[in-house]
Amino acid sequence: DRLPELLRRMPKAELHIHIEGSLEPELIFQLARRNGVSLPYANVEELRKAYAFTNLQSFLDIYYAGASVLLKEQDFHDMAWAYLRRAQADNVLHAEIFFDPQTHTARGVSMETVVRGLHSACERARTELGVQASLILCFLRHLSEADAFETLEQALPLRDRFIGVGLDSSEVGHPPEKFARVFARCRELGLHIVAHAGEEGPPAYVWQALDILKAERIDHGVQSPKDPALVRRLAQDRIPLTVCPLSNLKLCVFPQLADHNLGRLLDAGLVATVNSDDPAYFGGYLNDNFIQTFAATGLTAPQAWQLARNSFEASFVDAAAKRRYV
Ligand code: ES4
Ligand code: ZN
Repeated sequence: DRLPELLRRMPKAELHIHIEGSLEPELIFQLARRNGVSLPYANVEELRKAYAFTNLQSFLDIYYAGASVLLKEQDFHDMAWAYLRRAQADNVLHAEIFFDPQTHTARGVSMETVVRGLHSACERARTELGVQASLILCFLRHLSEADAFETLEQALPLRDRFIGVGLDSSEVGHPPEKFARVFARCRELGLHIVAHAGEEGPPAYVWQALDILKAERIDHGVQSPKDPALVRRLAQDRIPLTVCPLSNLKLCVFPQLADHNLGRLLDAGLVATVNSDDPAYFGGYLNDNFIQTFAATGLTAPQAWQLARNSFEASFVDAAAKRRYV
């Protein structure tokens, strides 16, 4: 069977990757030692054993703890560089990378340290790896709108180093409407808009992300088929969904990979894409997501090409570059 070979070799874009979720246990311990940070785990094996999640929140608790070793600009650079090398190995030509500044500014790390470290790795990837990468700043939805506004304020001097904003963290109980005003301001600033919605939360949150935040893409969105009118809207407006199959498996959104609805989303005519979300925590980078999902659900080569095309269509590269990719 040549399908895994095709999936590995296809040129693709990755549009849903949290850079803090690419921090491998080995790098967590290396940075902890380098920075004199103590961890509540004795070694890499013990930390990995804690990676047994039951839902989104059980993952987020460990993910924020792992990020506590990031202090210096070099740490952010090293983390992003490790991901970008891994992305190149998966034939990723273009990556749009989420980062969570509030996780760091709350610990006294400056916005400038975070953004400069990540951005210099993106620049280096273009010249040394031939991988094009951009940054998307995510607001943590479990924090207040005022906190998000303050974060936006801190990021504005670095406006040219990120292309858009997103919304992530604990979904249920924190609907998109909570951030209506801060996203309105981001639109005025000409930033691209995306939002996590319909990962664990209801279709109503996807509607809000579209109608209130004016999201150009929906991150996850796998709960959308619960509302047929929503599926029609997503199809009509060609709103992409950045789907993350191994994430959904590890966070128990679907009981088994074979139950994943990626194939049904494609059959409904949606611009679905495959992404890794938090690859260091969910057991695989982009090609692992493709290969395992295709094996479990019986998707075929034409759907592989469709997903690769979708990833470039859904990206924020300019129209001329898009035509070259698609
Ligand atoms: C996340 Cl899987 C997921 N969902 C929501 N927020 C996140 N932040 C990092 N990974
Ligand atoms: Zn995510």
